[in-house]
Amino acid sequence: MLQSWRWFGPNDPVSLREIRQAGVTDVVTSLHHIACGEDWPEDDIRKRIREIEWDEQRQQPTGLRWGMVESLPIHEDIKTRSGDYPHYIEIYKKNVRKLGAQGVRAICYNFMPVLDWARTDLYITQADGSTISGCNIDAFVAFDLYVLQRPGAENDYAPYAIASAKKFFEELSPQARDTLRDCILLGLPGTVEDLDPPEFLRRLQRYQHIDADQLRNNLYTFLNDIMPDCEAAGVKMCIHPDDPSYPVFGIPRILSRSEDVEQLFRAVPSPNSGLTLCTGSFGSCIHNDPAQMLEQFAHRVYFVHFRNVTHVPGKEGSFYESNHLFGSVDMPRAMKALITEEERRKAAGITDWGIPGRPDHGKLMDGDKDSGAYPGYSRTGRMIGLAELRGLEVGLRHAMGLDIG
Ligand code: DNO
Repeated sequence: MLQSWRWFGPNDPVSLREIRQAGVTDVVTSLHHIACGEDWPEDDIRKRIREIEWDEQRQQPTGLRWGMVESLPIHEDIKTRSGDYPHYIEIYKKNVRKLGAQGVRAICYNFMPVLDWARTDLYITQADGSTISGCNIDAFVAFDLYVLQRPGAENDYAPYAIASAKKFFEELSPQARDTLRDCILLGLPGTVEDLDPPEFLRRLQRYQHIDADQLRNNLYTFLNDIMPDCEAAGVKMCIHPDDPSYPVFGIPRILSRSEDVEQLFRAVPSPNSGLTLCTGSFGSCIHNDPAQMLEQFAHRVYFVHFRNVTHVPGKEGSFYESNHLFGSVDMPRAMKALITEEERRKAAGITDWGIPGRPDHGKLMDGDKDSGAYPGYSRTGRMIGLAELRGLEVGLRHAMGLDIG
């Protein structure tokens, strides 16, 4: 595993020096100051690479590199294949070519309508006082029915789900209702801007006549269109799964299950179109086995987000993010799949055989509470995650008779 870490740029409370000191080699970042759909100036890319890779003070390499962009977001016009989508596709191609020319090897993106990842609670307090995030299915349904009041929403849920959501909502204080609204609509790191319910509804409306099949086609057409540029630039696209990996707010879901990945790879055969295997996002669907999915799709996995979830018994769709190694995801099996694939690539003579993996999210511990860390992107919690994953990797490699170098 190439030890990776998501860094949000110079304003990130975690410094590049600390990241390096934690053992990271591969920084994952984006040009967060540039709006979705805009051109990435070459100078900005160059500057970001230098910031990451060159230690000005000591005049020597930092030992870090920027090979993975997370994310280069896809404009809604491309997802809906309406409006000015040809223009945005051209810009996307241009950005891919520029990134490739400067040594970036892969781009993580998603094709989720309107929202990126969504949670109903970002600060669930655990017994030890640290906080984690999670999803409560009643809260999702209640938000949709009573806060958003999305027309026709009641047709998307079973009567028992509506009854349960109603009871949940009635028991929420006005303040808790506001917190729920903000949690879903205030842009999470690296995602979209803050929205209010009318604006969110307006954006959802664009998808009124786009079902899952149409959205899939829009994704496949877009990818097949940009593949020649990706191939020429040596850049691999790795799609991030739907998070959570089940339908919310009537939004079509197209990358939640193994069948979705199979269909994508059939429709876009270029090896430059691959997957970000996010164990937590796939794991949010109780019917998925993310470790098995990593084994199954290993050939086209170019990036791994290691995160665990624990499902709430009897409440399908409700889960919280648990310790990286313990939860519903079989993390040893997932890590073994990554190691096995790296060894396969090495044996096949592929020079770039390392697969970047990052501790995705981490609990927020006392010392970090006022650090300004983005939800999920804590310093200490993620460092514990990275250390545990590294230990797991070394232990497994040793047990598999492989060198642990
Ligand atoms: C959440 C992240 C996602 C991811 C995007 C990629 O923590 O994993 O926001 O970066 O979906 O486009």
